[in-house]
Amino acid sequence: MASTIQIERSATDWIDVPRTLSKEQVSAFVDNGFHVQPDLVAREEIDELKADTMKLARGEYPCASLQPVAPDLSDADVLARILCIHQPHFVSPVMQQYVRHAKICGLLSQLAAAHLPHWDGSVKCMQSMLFVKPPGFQGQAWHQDEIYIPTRDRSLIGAWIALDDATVKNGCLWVIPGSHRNGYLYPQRPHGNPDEFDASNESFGFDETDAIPVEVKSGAVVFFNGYLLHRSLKNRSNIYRRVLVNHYCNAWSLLPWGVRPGEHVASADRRTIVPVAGTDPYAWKGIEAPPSEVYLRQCKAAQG
Ligand SMILES: O=C(O)CCC(=O)C(=O)O
Repeated sequence: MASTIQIERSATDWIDVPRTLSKEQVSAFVDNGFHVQPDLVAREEIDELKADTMKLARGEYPCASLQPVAPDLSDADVLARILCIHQPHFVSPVMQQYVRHAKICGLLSQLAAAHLPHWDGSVKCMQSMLFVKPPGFQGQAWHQDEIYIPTRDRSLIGAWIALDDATVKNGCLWVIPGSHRNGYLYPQRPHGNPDEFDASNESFGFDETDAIPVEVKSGAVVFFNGYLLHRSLKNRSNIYRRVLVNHYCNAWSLLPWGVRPGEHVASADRRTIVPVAGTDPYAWKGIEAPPSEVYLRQCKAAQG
C-alpha cells in the first residue's frame, strides 16, 4: 500500500548535475522535439543494466508480478515472455541509480523545459520502462506521451537509453520532427494492426511523410518531448531491442497523473517521483513511497 513519507530534503537543497550541451543544441531540441546523444552511457554501465534486466526477469527482486523462475531456464527462455517491465526502479536499486544518472540528468536539466524562459533546470522523474522487445515482438503505434502523463507546462521528456544497437530492423524509435510545436494532442483510435503494434491505441490526423527512424548505437540516449509524435515497429531481426526509457518533467510543474477519485485536477500532484536535478519546490508535500511492484507487459510475438 502506498504511503506518504516525509523526505529529508528541504526545498533549498540543490542537486547539481553537469550541463554539457551548447545553446545551439538546446535550441535545436526546442525546434525539433528530440536530441540524440551518442556514447552517454558507458559500456560497463550498459552491461550492468543488461545484468539487472536478467535479475528482474528472473524474479530475483521481491515483487509479486515477477516471480522467481526455475534456475535451469536459459536467459533467452526467461526474456522470451517480456515486452516491457513498467516502473522497474520501484523494485531495483540499480534501475533507480540510472534514473539519477548524472550525465543523463545534466542533459535533462538543459532540455526538459528549455521552452520556458525562466526555468532553473529542476527536474523530477515519474516513470521508468524497461523494454526487452525480443525478436518478433510488436512495436508501439504513433502516440504522444503527454496523452498518458500530463504535465502543466509541456515539459514531459523521455530519456531513451539504448542497451542494444537500435535499427530499423530490430524496431528502433521513429519520430516526426517538429510535431510537438503547437502543443496539440492528436485523437487516438484502435490501430487494427496487431501484427505490427501492441495493444495501445494509435494517434491519427497528421501527415507522416516526414517521419524518420532514429537508429542509434548501444550507449546512446534519445531525449524526446512529450508532445512529439513517435512510434516503433515490430522487431524483424533475430536480436533483442532492449531500451530503458525514463520519463521526467520540470520539477516546478504539478503532475496531475492518475487523478484519484475526489481529487481536483487543478491541485492533483502525483508524488511518487524522484527529484534528479536542481530543487524539488514541493518537497514540503513529502514523497509518496511507490509500491514494491512493477507492471509486466507481455505481448505475444506475432507469427512470421
Ligand atoms: O521504444 C519503444 O518501442 C517505444 C517507446 C515509447 O513509445 C515511449 O517511450 O514513449
